[in-house]
Amino acid sequence: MRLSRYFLPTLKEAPSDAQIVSHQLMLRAGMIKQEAAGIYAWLPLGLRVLRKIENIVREEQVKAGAVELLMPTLQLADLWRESGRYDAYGPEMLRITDRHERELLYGPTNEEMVTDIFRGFVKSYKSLPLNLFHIQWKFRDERRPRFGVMRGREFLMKDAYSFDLDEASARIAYKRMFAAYLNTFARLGLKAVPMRADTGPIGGDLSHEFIVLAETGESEVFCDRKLVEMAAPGHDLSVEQLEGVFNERTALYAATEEMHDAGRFEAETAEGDRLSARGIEVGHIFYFGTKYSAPMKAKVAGPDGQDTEVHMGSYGVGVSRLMGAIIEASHDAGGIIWPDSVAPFDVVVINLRASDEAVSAACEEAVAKLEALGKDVLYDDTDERPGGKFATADLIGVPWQLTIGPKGLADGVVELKRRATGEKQTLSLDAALELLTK
Ligand code: 5CA
Repeated sequence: MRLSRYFLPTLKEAPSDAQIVSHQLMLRAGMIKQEAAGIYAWLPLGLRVLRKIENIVREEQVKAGAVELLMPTLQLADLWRESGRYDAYGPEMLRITDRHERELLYGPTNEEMVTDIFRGFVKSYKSLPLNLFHIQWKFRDERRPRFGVMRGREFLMKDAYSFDLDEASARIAYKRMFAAYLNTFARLGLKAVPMRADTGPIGGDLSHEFIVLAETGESEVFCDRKLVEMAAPGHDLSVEQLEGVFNERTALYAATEEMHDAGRFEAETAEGDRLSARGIEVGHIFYFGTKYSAPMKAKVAGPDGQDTEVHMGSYGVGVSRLMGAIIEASHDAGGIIWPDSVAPFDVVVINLRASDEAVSAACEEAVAKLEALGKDVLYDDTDERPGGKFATADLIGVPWQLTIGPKGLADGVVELKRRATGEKQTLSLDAALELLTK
């Protein structure tokens, strides 16, 4: 991608109403534009990162056995009357009337709709367990939309819904998602800690939030320090292994503010391991049994031929919020430092003198070779001065910067910089390409 042909509207200064660093950097790096309070347009650079995050979330859901579908953003109010949540949800729900005076709403979540789909087709326990997910825009008319995409009104969520014949198997489905979330956040370069949580309007008796520790987090959290450094559990776990992963983590104290018990924290956690911090909720999982299947009559025939209500759970990831969380966790004074897995481009090739034909030819050769090796390349072919180019490259956080200029070219060398460490090396183009594709 040639920068001269791209759309990257960077800003020198962040607007003064952007209070936290991720919001400031997303605006400065030309990733989003606010259209209304809590409603954003995703500009090309922001969209690239959003898609990468979304794909990692999707891959880990599929690996955990969930099946993707896509439900609409608009839902019938009558469906929500069946569960009793139409009146219970309150002013956060955006209610809409169509030309036939039919009441609709912009979905804040999808328990009712997925239960309706399930009951329409699934009749036997033989189709269970089943886990259906989608990645779709949600709307919640938050009282205080703030911090950019972190607390938006329109936001992208991955929501999965599990269906099981009984409570025991539903709890296994819950633990499978619990492990999938640990794998997902690790691939996104984040340390996310599962914490006992309140169930709020979703309901149920078993719930964990996945929290990324960050000074700018909205909630106060308390946990055993050891949880922060635990490695991701990996894939294809047996039920015994899933139990192990779940028990090992939930044995250590970790709770959000609403669930915090200072006495228990002190009794269960050695003083040196007690961590109280602020955190960003990037995921939230719930087991709620028959809360929706009972009023909505989502039943299957069991092995004995008797109809029984299915046991359900729901599992949310804040896909757009994750972008803010990743930036909060990974930036410096110069800008964003993307983890390789979600970077908008793998490499930026910086042409130090675009008016020089030999330099441009060398840059184009580098870009072509990198693209042939499957790399996503941003080519800064503009005639901006070098200082400005380096500042932009640092700001947008691409993991590698490959700089080619007239002096180096005369000596047969280029400069390769790793954004995260600032480490620079001067080497031949071939050696640089080899390093980049290792
Ligand atoms: N139905 C359940 C699980 S699918 C549910 O809606 N859970 S939730 O309310 O906790 O939302 C899931 C995730 O969406 C949260 O963990 C959070 O990361 C993200 N999220 C929630 N509200 C917002 C918001 N206003 N802006 C951005 N992300 C949000």
